[in-house]
Amino acid sequence: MDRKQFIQNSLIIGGATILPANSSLAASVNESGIDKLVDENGNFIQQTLPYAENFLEPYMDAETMHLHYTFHHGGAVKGANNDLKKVKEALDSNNLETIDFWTKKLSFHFSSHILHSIFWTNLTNKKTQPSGELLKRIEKNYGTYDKLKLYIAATSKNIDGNGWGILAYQPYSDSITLLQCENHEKLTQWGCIPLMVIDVWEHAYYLKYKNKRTDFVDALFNILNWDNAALRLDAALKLVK
Ligand code: MN3
Repeated sequence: MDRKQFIQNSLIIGGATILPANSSLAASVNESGIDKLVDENGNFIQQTLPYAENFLEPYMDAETMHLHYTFHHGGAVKGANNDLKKVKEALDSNNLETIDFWTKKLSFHFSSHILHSIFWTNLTNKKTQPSGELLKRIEKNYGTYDKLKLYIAATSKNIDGNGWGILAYQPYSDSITLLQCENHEKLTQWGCIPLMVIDVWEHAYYLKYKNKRTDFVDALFNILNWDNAALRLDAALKLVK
């Protein structure tokens, strides 16, 4: 079994209860094990959800999942394609008056596309734990998984406005790091490769949890897919070698 097959098979096993053999999730990573977010022409594409919309009930309700995937993530993909088109048009027509606007928009929408694509695969309907190299790195950088959980929860719950808690591999320091991202693109460390992302935009929880973001983040710990995060770390380490 080569590496690509291994990653694809592992992803299938991770969601085996609902995925058919020709899983869309397996098709959603490239040979390096990273998410396929563009087609061969460079247009942004949204992969199908790796499970049914009610798969994460009761922690994430089907209606929220439907609206979130279709209109919030889907809208970001449409937006990113439009932004890229506008940047190209501005360059082609030698009219740079609005190019800074579209460049910022592209950063916002494409970052949203990246994070949402990872987010869906970071969730599953059973309890998982960090393992392998990921667990080793967590213990090296944070002491214990329990300490990291407290850190992830505090970081995600306390984001000013809309944003994401992001556990990432930082190649420049060869370490696991945590980001408190505002919107989709602010407060990063350059080079970080996301492993586990937590969407705390109001659209992610307001129907079911109302204003209680804290309850939503606590509930998410029941469905975080640490097997997927472990695969992502293995792929990231291969990429930067
Ligand atoms: Mn969202």
